[in-house]
Amino acid sequence: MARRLRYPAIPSSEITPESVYLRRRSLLKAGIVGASAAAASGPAWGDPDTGGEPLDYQPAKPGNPLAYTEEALTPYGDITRYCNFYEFGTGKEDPARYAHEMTVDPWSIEVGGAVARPGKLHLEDLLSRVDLEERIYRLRCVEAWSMVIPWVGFPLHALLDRFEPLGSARFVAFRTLYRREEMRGTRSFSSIIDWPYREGLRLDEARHPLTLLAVGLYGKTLPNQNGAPLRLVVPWKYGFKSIKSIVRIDLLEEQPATSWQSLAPDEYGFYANVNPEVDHPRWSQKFERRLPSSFLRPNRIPTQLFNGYAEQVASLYRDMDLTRYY
Ligand SMILES: Nc1nc2c(c(=O)[nH]1)N[C@H]1C(S)=C(S)[C@@H](COP(=O)(O)O)O[C@H]1N2
Ligand SMILES: [Mo]
Repeated sequence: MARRLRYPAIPSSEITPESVYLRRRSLLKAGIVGASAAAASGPAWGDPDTGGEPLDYQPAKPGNPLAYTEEALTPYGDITRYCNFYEFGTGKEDPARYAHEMTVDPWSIEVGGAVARPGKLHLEDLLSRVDLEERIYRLRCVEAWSMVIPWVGFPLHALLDRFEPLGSARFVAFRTLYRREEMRGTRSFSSIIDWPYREGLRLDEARHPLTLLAVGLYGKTLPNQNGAPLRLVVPWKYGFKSIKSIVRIDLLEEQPATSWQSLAPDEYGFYANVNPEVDHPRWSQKFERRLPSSFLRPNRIPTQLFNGYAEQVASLYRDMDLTRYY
């Protein structure tokens, strides 16, 4: 039985020692503390009392191909310090430094376009109606680094179904929050993106059971730098498809323009499926650097087709030339 989420009603500014205790208890309950993978990484995943609020969720079970990998988890500190979130700057550590300037409470998501019941949903309403589960996924950035992240979330289709997509809908478009005063990267001279950050999926990709809306990682709500309070995770695609801090979703008949494709269409495609055989014009995609990685221990591993999820997703692209639709 999946447990229900209790979304924290307390703003982080009012956190008391009581919540520190509750957090620890909920991690124990969720089987995170003391679970073999987490225990093996020891103190490396950082102080469990920093970051988000505890979530109630169904832990990932070994043997579940939709949710589990035997690979070592990337420590919490690496996941939360080494980020791409250009709204806060292009440096890998900029999001960890500046994303706290973004207000994430209250938050709502608007869903429109080709749906029978368009509308706006407050995050608490949404979360009170979904069952949260843990999904341990590989994340492969187009820049050839990767991580293994224990997300907490729910399948995107659970949200889409509530708005009743029309038969004519074939694509889904997503938008990130755009608030200049809270996002210093969007105010920067060197900012190259036409904000807000936009992404898209084909409807069948969006409805695939692997496609997740994440609200947490390592058992706690997402740190802002990782896309709080709600971000997409599409594990068989390059990381830039996994759009953060979503405020709007539209169902469409035509393929939407996306941020990276608009910026450099020769380098970043709409599909962006992880594929070691299709190189980026400026570098090979055959290998990746699995974090944590260092000069002395580069931790270089071969990249897998569809990031290792071919068995689950290859059928979505049966008749497509993956070199052309990169
Ligand atoms: N809004 C927004 N979403 C984004 C990005 C971004 O710059 N802005 N970067 C993307 C890229 S390139 C990657 S690799 C992943 C990184 O997610 P992480 O920082 O949580 O590991 O987020 C993606 N989602
Ligand atoms: Mo990326």
